[in-house]
Amino acid sequence: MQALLVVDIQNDFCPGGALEVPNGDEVIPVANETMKKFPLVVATQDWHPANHGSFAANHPWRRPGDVIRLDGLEQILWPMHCVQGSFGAEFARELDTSRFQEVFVKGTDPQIDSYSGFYDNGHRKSTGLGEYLRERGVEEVFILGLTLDYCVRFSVLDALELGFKTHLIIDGTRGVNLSEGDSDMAVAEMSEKGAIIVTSGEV
Ligand code: VGL
Ligand code: ZN
Repeated sequence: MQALLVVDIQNDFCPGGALEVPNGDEVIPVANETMKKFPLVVATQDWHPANHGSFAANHPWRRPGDVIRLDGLEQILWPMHCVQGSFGAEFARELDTSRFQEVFVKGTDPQIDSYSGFYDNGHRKSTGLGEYLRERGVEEVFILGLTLDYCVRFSVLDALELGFKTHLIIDGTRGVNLSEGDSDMAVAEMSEKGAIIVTSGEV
Protein backbone atom coordinates (compact mmCIF):
# COMPACT_ATOMS: atom_id res chain seq x y z
CA MET A 1 0.00 0.00 0.00
CA GLN A 2 1.26 3.44 -0.97
CA ALA A 3 0.34 6.76 0.62
CA LEU A 4 0.95 10.37 -0.34
CA LEU A 5 1.89 12.79 2.43
CA VAL A 6 1.14 16.46 1.66
CA VAL A 7 3.20 18.62 4.01
CA ASP A 8 2.13 22.09 5.22
CA ILE A 9 0.74 23.63 2.01
CA GLN A 10 -0.60 26.58 3.99
CA ASN A 11 -1.05 30.28 3.24
CA ASP A 12 1.82 31.38 5.49
CA PHE A 13 4.34 29.36 3.45
CA CYS A 14 3.05 30.72 0.13
CA PRO A 15 4.03 34.09 -1.41
CA GLY A 16 2.57 36.88 0.71
CA GLY A 17 2.53 34.69 3.82
CA ALA A 18 4.33 35.28 7.11
CA LEU A 19 7.03 32.69 6.35
CA GLU A 20 6.83 32.80 2.60
CA VAL A 21 8.78 30.36 0.52
CA PRO A 22 9.93 31.64 -2.89
CA ASN A 23 7.50 30.16 -5.45
CA GLY A 24 5.89 28.05 -2.73
CA ASP A 25 2.52 28.25 -4.49
CA GLU A 26 3.95 26.33 -7.47
CA VAL A 27 3.65 23.10 -5.50
CA ILE A 28 -0.15 23.39 -5.40
CA PRO A 29 -0.93 22.16 -8.95
CA VAL A 30 1.67 19.40 -8.52
CA ALA A 31 -0.01 18.30 -5.29
CA ASN A 32 -3.49 18.41 -6.86
CA GLU A 33 -2.44 16.25 -9.82
CA THR A 34 -0.40 13.81 -7.74
CA MET A 35 -3.18 13.26 -5.18
CA LYS A 36 -5.34 11.73 -7.94
CA LYS A 37 -2.83 8.89 -8.30
CA PHE A 38 -2.96 7.70 -4.68
CA PRO A 39 -5.50 5.55 -2.85
CA LEU A 40 -4.52 7.19 0.43
CA VAL A 41 -3.67 10.88 0.88
CA VAL A 42 -2.88 12.43 4.24
CA ALA A 43 -1.76 15.95 5.09
CA THR A 44 0.09 17.77 7.81
CA GLN A 45 -0.75 21.26 9.05
CA ASP A 46 1.60 23.48 11.03
CA TRP A 47 -0.70 24.60 13.86
CA HIS A 48 0.87 26.79 16.52
CA PRO A 49 -0.66 28.53 19.52
CA ALA A 50 0.07 32.30 19.48
CA ASN A 51 2.45 31.88 22.44
CA HIS A 52 4.61 29.34 20.62
CA GLY A 53 8.28 29.32 21.63
CA SER A 54 9.47 29.20 17.99
CA PHE A 55 8.16 32.73 17.35
CA ALA A 56 10.80 35.46 17.63
CA ALA A 57 8.06 37.84 18.79
CA ASN A 58 7.66 35.78 21.97
CA HIS A 59 11.28 36.41 23.03
CA PRO A 60 12.31 39.99 23.92
CA TRP A 61 15.14 41.33 21.70
CA ARG A 62 15.18 38.27 19.45
CA ARG A 63 14.72 38.30 15.71
CA PRO A 64 13.72 35.69 13.15
CA GLY A 65 16.76 33.60 12.27
CA ASP A 66 18.25 33.80 15.79
CA VAL A 67 18.90 30.47 17.47
CA ILE A 68 17.92 29.90 21.10
CA ARG A 69 17.49 26.95 23.43
CA LEU A 70 13.87 25.98 23.96
CA ASP A 71 13.19 23.37 26.64
CA GLY A 72 16.66 21.89 26.09
CA LEU A 73 16.62 21.88 22.29
CA GLU A 74 18.23 24.22 19.78
CA GLN A 75 15.48 26.28 18.15
CA ILE A 76 15.59 28.61 15.14
CA LEU A 77 13.27 31.55 15.70
CA TRP A 78 10.67 32.22 13.01
CA PRO A 79 8.27 35.04 12.27
CA MET A 80 4.87 34.32 13.81
CA HIS A 81 3.21 31.89 11.41
CA CYS A 82 0.45 29.29 11.14
CA VAL A 83 -1.31 30.46 14.28
CA GLN A 84 -4.26 28.19 15.07
CA GLY A 85 -7.44 29.53 13.47
CA SER A 86 -5.69 32.26 11.45
CA PHE A 87 -5.85 32.73 7.67
CA GLY A 88 -2.13 31.95 7.45
CA ALA A 89 -2.68 28.53 8.99
CA GLU A 90 -5.37 27.58 6.46
CA PHE A 91 -4.50 25.35 3.55
CA ALA A 92 -3.85 27.26 0.34
CA ARG A 93 -7.18 28.03 -1.32
CA GLU A 94 -6.32 26.28 -4.60
CA LEU A 95 -5.29 23.08 -2.85
CA ASP A 96 -7.82 20.27 -3.29
CA THR A 97 -8.21 19.41 0.40
CA SER A 98 -11.24 17.22 -0.36
CA ARG A 99 -8.70 14.49 -1.18
CA PHE A 100 -7.27 14.49 2.37
CA GLN A 101 -8.39 11.40 4.24
CA GLU A 102 -6.79 12.66 7.44
CA VAL A 103 -4.97 15.78 8.62
CA PHE A 104 -2.28 15.65 11.30
CA VAL A 105 -1.58 18.93 13.09
CA LYS A 106 1.82 19.62 14.62
CA GLY A 107 3.60 22.31 16.60
CA THR A 108 0.72 22.63 19.07
CA ASP A 109 2.88 22.45 22.21
CA PRO A 110 4.27 25.96 22.92
CA GLN A 111 7.48 24.51 24.37
CA ILE A 112 8.62 22.40 21.40
CA ASP A 113 8.59 22.76 17.62
CA SER A 114 7.64 20.01 15.23
CA TYR A 115 9.08 20.09 11.73
CA SER A 116 8.37 16.44 10.99
CA GLY A 117 4.81 15.30 10.47
CA PHE A 118 5.59 12.22 12.56
CA TYR A 119 7.23 13.52 15.76
CA ASP A 120 8.16 16.75 17.50
CA ASN A 121 11.77 17.91 17.18
CA GLY A 122 12.81 16.05 20.36
CA HIS A 123 11.07 12.84 19.23
CA ARG A 124 9.17 13.10 22.51
CA LYS A 125 5.64 12.68 21.16
CA SER A 126 4.16 11.13 18.05
CA THR A 127 1.51 12.98 16.05
CA GLY A 128 -0.14 9.64 15.30
CA LEU A 129 0.78 9.76 11.61
CA GLY A 130 3.15 6.77 11.69
CA GLU A 131 0.67 4.62 13.58
CA TYR A 132 -2.13 5.68 11.20
CA LEU A 133 -0.12 4.63 8.13
CA ARG A 134 0.93 1.31 9.71
CA GLU A 135 -2.64 0.45 10.67
CA ARG A 136 -3.64 0.88 7.04
CA GLY A 137 -0.89 -1.38 5.76
CA VAL A 138 1.17 1.40 4.20
CA GLU A 139 4.74 0.37 3.41
CA GLU A 140 5.65 3.08 0.94
CA VAL A 141 5.25 6.83 1.31
CA PHE A 142 5.62 9.66 -1.19
CA ILE A 143 6.18 13.12 0.24
CA LEU A 144 5.77 16.64 -1.20
CA GLY A 145 4.91 20.10 0.11
CA LEU A 146 6.52 22.91 2.12
CA THR A 147 9.17 23.47 3.15
CA LEU A 148 11.86 21.38 1.53
CA ASP A 149 14.65 22.26 3.99
CA TYR A 150 12.52 21.94 7.16
CA CYS A 151 9.23 20.12 7.39
CA VAL A 152 9.55 18.02 4.24
CA ARG A 153 13.13 17.11 5.11
CA PHE A 154 12.37 16.02 8.67
CA SER A 155 9.24 14.15 7.59
CA VAL A 156 11.26 12.23 5.01
CA LEU A 157 13.98 11.40 7.56
CA ASP A 158 11.44 10.17 10.12
CA ALA A 159 9.60 8.12 7.49
CA LEU A 160 12.89 6.42 6.61
CA GLU A 161 13.68 5.81 10.27
CA LEU A 162 10.23 4.26 10.75
CA GLY A 163 11.05 1.82 7.96
CA PHE A 164 8.81 3.17 5.20
CA LYS A 165 10.13 3.01 1.67
CA THR A 166 10.27 6.76 1.18
CA HIS A 167 10.10 8.89 -1.96
CA LEU A 168 10.61 12.64 -2.21
CA ILE A 169 8.62 14.21 -5.06
CA ILE A 170 11.16 16.86 -5.95
CA ASP A 171 9.06 19.12 -8.17
CA GLY A 172 6.34 19.17 -5.52
CA THR A 173 8.46 20.96 -2.96
CA ARG A 174 10.23 24.32 -2.42
CA GLY A 175 12.72 25.44 0.23
CA VAL A 176 13.04 28.47 2.50
CA ASN A 177 16.84 28.66 2.00
CA LEU A 178 17.62 30.79 5.04
CA SER A 179 21.20 30.08 3.96
CA GLU A 180 22.00 29.62 0.31
CA GLY A 181 22.19 25.96 -0.64
CA ASP A 182 20.04 24.66 2.23
CA SER A 183 17.64 22.95 -0.18
CA ASP A 184 20.42 21.22 -2.11
CA MET A 185 21.97 20.06 1.15
CA ALA A 186 18.61 18.77 2.36
CA VAL A 187 18.07 16.74 -0.82
CA ALA A 188 21.59 15.28 -0.60
CA GLU A 189 21.00 14.29 3.03
CA MET A 190 17.64 12.66 2.31
CA SER A 191 19.09 10.78 -0.63
CA GLU A 192 22.10 9.60 1.41
CA LYS A 193 19.81 8.27 4.11
CA GLY A 194 17.86 6.23 1.58
CA ALA A 195 15.11 8.43 0.17
CA ILE A 196 14.28 7.90 -3.49
CA ILE A 197 14.11 11.19 -5.37
CA VAL A 198 11.41 11.19 -8.06
CA THR A 199 9.48 13.71 -10.13
CA SER A 200 5.68 13.84 -10.08
CA GLY A 201 5.68 12.68 -13.70
CA GLU A 202 7.35 9.42 -12.66
CA VAL A 203 4.77 8.64 -9.98
C1 VGL B 1 8.06 24.99 8.76
C2 VGL B 1 9.50 26.45 9.77
C3 VGL B 1 8.65 26.58 10.84
C4 VGL B 1 7.75 24.13 7.59
C5 VGL B 1 7.20 25.10 9.82
O1 VGL B 1 6.57 23.80 7.34
O2 VGL B 1 8.71 23.75 6.88
N1 VGL B 1 9.21 25.66 8.74
N2 VGL B 1 7.51 25.91 10.86
ZN1 ZN C 1 6.05 26.27 12.29
